[in-house]
Amino acid sequence: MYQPEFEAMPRAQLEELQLRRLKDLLVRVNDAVPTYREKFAAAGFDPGSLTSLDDLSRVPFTVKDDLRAAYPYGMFAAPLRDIVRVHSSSGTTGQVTVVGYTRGDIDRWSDLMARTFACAGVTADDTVQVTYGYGLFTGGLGAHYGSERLGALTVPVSGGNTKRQVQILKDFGVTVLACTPSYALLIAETAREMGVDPRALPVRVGVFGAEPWSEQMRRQIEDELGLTAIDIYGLSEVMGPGVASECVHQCGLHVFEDHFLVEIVDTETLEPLPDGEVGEVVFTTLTKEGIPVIRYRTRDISRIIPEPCACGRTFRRIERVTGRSDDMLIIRGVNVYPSQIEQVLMGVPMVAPHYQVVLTKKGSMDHVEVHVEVAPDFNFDEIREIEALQRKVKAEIESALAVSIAVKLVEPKSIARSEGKAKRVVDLRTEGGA
Ligand code: DLL
Repeated sequence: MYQPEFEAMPRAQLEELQLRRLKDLLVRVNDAVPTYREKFAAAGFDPGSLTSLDDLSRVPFTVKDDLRAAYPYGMFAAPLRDIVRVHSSSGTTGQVTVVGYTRGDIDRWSDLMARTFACAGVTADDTVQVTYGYGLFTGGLGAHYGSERLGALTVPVSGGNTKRQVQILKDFGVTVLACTPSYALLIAETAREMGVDPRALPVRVGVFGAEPWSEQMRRQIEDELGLTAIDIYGLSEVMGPGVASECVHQCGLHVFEDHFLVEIVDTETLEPLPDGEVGEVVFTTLTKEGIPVIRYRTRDISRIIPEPCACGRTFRRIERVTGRSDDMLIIRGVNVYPSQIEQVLMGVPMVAPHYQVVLTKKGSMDHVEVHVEVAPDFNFDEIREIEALQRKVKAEIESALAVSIAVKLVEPKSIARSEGKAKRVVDLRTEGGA
């Protein structure tokens, strides 16, 4: 499923293909989707006038609120009789949004997810346990179709019932685990409780994504489960998983640029940034029929890695997504993402990889406290040891992030585990504090 004719295409040829697809797309959405027609008209943008990829910066952005306003089907570019599937975002940050796929979209998505697995080093000889949730979330069915398209033996477990996950991994000879990174840790923890050594499981590759995770977290998961952990990225509005993926070199995620145009824009000015600079990731879908998106602002923060990759793919890479601009904390003027805190915590001995950033109000002031579990073998009854470890964690955060944050050590297993996306920030401010 490695497609060098696309994935290793000379850049000039790739850009030609992108431009051709982009021109066709802009005319298509202008005809079919009132939201785009109105946006283009308001910005004085003539969709037929585009002559180079640089002209993209003249095209208005699309944001999640556009999809919300068009709920459920208002931004579909194909008639409903041609839509064969819908997925929907969870709606944790407001009104849910709905995305639709034509038969052709499902076909291309399956190809791109097969490409993702292949990029991760998975082959038709592998057995893939799909532990992403099936249903309206794109993770389960996306991974399922991709794994089948690749020809791998596909085990559609979906999320939950962690003991059964461990049993199946072991009994079915599963070689590839597809789930969120935080769930991979819970699987390892549960295996140990069941008396199963997670490193002795036959799993050799993890295809992990759907939430931010740090490099340190990757090493921890690899160590606990004895596998190679690959970062995969995507979002429902753009397609689902299968938008970008790491290859076996584990050094950034190749954006599947024959299907998605990627831009990094300044979070304040929204001006496109040169390769290498950090900003908000913006995607334009080049081949989607059901619900194409034009310059969709993801709110995810990353940068383009300009150097070529040793794998020979010419698709540019984005750096692992540190977090969403919505999750950014501003602590005494310093911008901090939960994943940066994670990175520090993971480097401190006797601290477990389970944490939450809790926001409360103290008087009229916002108060930020990091709750982190101690390792299972830490002596939690020894108050002096707790205080010393607490001071150490606080000092490490302060030296790495140049900001002082309160730290509270909590007992092993006291932070809620997640079977899907982990909840890293708990905001208690609107509930009057805690
Ligand atoms: O999470 C799609 C997906 C499923 C990706 C399975 C990978 C694996 P949504 O639920 O729409 O779709 O959430 C998309 O999740 O904008 C990011 O903020 C975050 N995200 C996804 N993958 C990663 C990743 C799926 N590898 C939102 N690293 C995105 C960091 C990620 N954040």
